Amino acid sequence: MADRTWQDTPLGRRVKAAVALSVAFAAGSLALAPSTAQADTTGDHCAYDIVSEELTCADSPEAALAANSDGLQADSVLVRLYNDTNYGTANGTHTLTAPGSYTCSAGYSPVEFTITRMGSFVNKASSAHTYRSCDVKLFDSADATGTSSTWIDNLANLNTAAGGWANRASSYQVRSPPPPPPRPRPPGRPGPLPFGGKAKGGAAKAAPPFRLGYELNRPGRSRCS
Ligand SMILES: [Ca+2]
Ligand SMILES: [Ca+2]
Repeated sequence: MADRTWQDTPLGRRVKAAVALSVAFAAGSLALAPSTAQADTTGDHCAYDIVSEELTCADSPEAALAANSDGLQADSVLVRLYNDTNYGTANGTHTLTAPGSYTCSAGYSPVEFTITRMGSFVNKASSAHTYRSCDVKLFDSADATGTSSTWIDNLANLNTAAGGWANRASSYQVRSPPPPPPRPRPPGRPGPLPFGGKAKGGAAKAAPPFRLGYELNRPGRSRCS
């Protein structure tokens, strides 16, 4: 089962609102676009939908995505884990999706999603690729417990992550990397002066003239011409 706590966060409400909107938008065409989602956990390639919490498996990453989609709107791939190194798909993948167009947001740091349902992919990931401003952190044990990796953007061989992370991940978390902290000002360089501020050893700096309406109020020119 997925960690449900995320659904109670602002993020959860954001995703639910997006889903409600897409369903409402497509409601009129449901008869023409029947759902193709089939719960299936056989196959080496599985897609997990963060909202429906369905883990759907098939014989290729693309087929798993197609089977997992509600058939109304393309899903967003946020994370893909590969059984092989170098993003090889020969021996299975695990893909995290969100409905519609979704992008991880730094506003939801430190953690945007916690994924605890990896099915048969537990202890298989050997490379990882993230998309849509998401990063991933791997956990050795279920339910985001045990030793964890650093936050990973893309890594062709998880064994090169500190601690060695190939064939270890049993659950994972997702977030957008936080923005970098502001760079410290180089020593000796003063900051900007406020209006009327006085430069070191100089005269007070005059505020710029107020020019709004200057053209309209010029003598000899009517405002109503
Ligand atoms: Ca592997
Ligand atoms: Ca593990």
